Amino acid sequence: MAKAVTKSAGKPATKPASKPAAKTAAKPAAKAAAKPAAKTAPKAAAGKTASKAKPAKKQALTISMLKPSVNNMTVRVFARAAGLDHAETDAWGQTRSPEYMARNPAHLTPMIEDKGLPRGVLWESCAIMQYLSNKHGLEKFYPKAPAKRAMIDSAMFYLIGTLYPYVARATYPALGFPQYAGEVGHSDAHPERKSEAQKAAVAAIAEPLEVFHSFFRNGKPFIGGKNPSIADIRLAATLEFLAVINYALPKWAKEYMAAMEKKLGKAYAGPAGDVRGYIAHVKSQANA
Ligand SMILES: N[C@@H](CCC(=O)N[C@@H](CS)C(=O)NCC(=O)O)C(=O)O
Repeated sequence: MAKAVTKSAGKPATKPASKPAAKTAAKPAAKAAAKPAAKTAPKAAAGKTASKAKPAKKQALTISMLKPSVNNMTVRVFARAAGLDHAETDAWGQTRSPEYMARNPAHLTPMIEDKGLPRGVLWESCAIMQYLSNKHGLEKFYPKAPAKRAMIDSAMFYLIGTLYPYVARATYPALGFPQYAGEVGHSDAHPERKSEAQKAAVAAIAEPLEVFHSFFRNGKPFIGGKNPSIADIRLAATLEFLAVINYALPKWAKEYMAAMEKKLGKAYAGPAGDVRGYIAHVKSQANA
């Protein structure tokens, strides 16, 4: 498995970073969201810890990411599970800076920088996983056979186009993330209207969720079959957000997420820990 080297803003993931990212190595996963990043090198999926004294080797692949985000968790899990040597830069508070926007006018994370990309960078979690799978011949995660590949693509497009907007409308108010322009949640509508809209989104999640189960998994452990595919990484990461609203996941989904974590081990648990740490923080603030 690959080592992930994290350059962080040196602040806890739970607060916006106002300073430019400093070149400190951050602790990965579980405790990172709750604690300020320590100046120790991260324990990567491989379980190896880079020496504190040695400067991190320049990685060919870098990922700009936000620790509390499941869009980012997706690519962070994938890079670890695929064993890709890479470095992570914590972009908290930086995505709208002139430097970032000059490279990425969409101001989005995850974003990779990789030699050979026509514009030097690539965003959109699914496109990143597709590109890296193609580049490194990772058929295990993204089969080459057209029909099999089409199912993975279909599951990912369905997630981004249908399930994720429901999840965002249902969870972003609780997560404290900005809503999308044009949505009730974004407007100055009465709080009751916003609450109704959020409840409608929560109610709408069940249908696409069942589609992933009955159609895409179709009796198999994962959408990818016996092993998780990039569509599975995208789905499991997305479902992590539902914990913030205590969404009652169906039994199959709980088992599926546990199976993903078991199969991918630290590659999953590390980035998931950041998301879970943020959710725990948000919940503790709400209950305070
Ligand atoms: N569909 C995109 C969504 C990416 C996205 O929404 N990224 C958010 C974090 S969850 C972001 O970077 N926002 C920062 C900004 O807009 O300035 C993906 O899957 O990568």
